[in-house]
Amino acid sequence: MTDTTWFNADRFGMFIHWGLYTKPAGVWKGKKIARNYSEWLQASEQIPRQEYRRLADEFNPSHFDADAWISEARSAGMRYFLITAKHHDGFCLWPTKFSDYNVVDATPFKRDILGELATACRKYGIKLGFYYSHWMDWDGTGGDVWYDEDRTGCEGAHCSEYQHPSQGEFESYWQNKCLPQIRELIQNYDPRFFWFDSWGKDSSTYMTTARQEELISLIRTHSKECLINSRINFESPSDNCDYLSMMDNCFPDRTFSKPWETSGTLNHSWAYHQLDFNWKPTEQLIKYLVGNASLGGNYQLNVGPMPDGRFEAAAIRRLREIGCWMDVNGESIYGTAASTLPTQSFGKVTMRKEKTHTTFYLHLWDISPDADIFVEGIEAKRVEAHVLESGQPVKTTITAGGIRLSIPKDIAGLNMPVIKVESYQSCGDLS
Ligand code: H79
Repeated sequence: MTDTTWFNADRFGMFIHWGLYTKPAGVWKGKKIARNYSEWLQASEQIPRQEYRRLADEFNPSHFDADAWISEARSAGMRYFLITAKHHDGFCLWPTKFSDYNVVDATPFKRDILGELATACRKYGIKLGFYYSHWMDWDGTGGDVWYDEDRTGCEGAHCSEYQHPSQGEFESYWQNKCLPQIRELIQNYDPRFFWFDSWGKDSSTYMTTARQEELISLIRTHSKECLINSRINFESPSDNCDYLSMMDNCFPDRTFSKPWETSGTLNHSWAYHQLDFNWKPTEQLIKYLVGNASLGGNYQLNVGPMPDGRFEAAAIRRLREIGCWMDVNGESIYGTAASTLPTQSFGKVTMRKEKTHTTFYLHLWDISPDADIFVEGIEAKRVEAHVLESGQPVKTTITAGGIRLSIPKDIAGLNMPVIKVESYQSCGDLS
């Protein structure tokens, strides 16, 4: 198994969905598309392949700046980054030798987007990973497709171009596109992880145990450190995966025996959608991050950049607000472990075992300042507590079954304050 230490410690990453579907942005022939994910355009509207492919002629994001994206991720407190190298439509954001349906060969833009991002990631010390749609590929090379018999698209019917491939057709796609491209991505860009996407029983038809193991062993052969997620087959992932991916936007209420993450959206759609105004408030996004951290999990927050290559103002605002919170409270997130305390009524807890003591970070979500809170389960001979952001001391009382804290009224207006509690098993002086 590959070393996952960095992944656990980093906790917070940026996910990017960007591709040919970005320009239509959820609207096709003047109408909002039926499915609310703009990256599902081709399947949602059952667009014939040749027609969809023409979107490549218009892909020309004049303001794309890899440095700007990665520095935005960095200042949001994110420590790793992943992007749709290839989403379900089959279009590739790098100059692959195994398909001419790629950004350099098929668009006027002609720049190696993944290469530019890899350079920026090195500059900012951000780990790079790739989303790669391994099971679905709607470009007709043998990957699986999606259709709904009840839906009308393709001028009144489900488009006859979209039929599930035979095992032979899938195998041809697997050997001639999927596996060679994974090897090529490793050789060109040396990613630290892959994020494969599957769900439901259709994926199990194609992601057999043999194919899962073949893909994993190819990655292991070419990289010593590349991590692999469990959605290689959501229903029955191989034990040889390195980390678990939850279903999209699903935040569990339990811990797991492997490192794990939730990937979630800022609004509803993953890729930019011009009619999606369903933005989550920053406080909610921070709660997702903290909630997962309190259970030992990561959070991968998605941005769908606009057709010109920039992030929307609403996305930037949220990233920067999270970044400000992380600037003062990041210590309570990075390198922490799941709380071993019982569930607490005031919010969530992360912790870190130090040489001489244990540190608990209390994330106060639901308190009235100037009140006492009781932290159940901290057993200590001596505790020291302060507001993490300001250093303001917090008065503590050790009682049976836990400790009592008097929350200073000064933190009344603070957005999601964190109290740092250091708990010692002996009465000696701090040293
Ligand atoms: O890449 C993003 C999504 O495009 C992809 N995973 C994230 C990271 C994803 N799309 N769908 N799903 C995962 C699972 C749900 C699938 C379905 Fe449906 C629900 C298929 C049919 C109903 C959504 C609505 C997709 C098509 C229609």
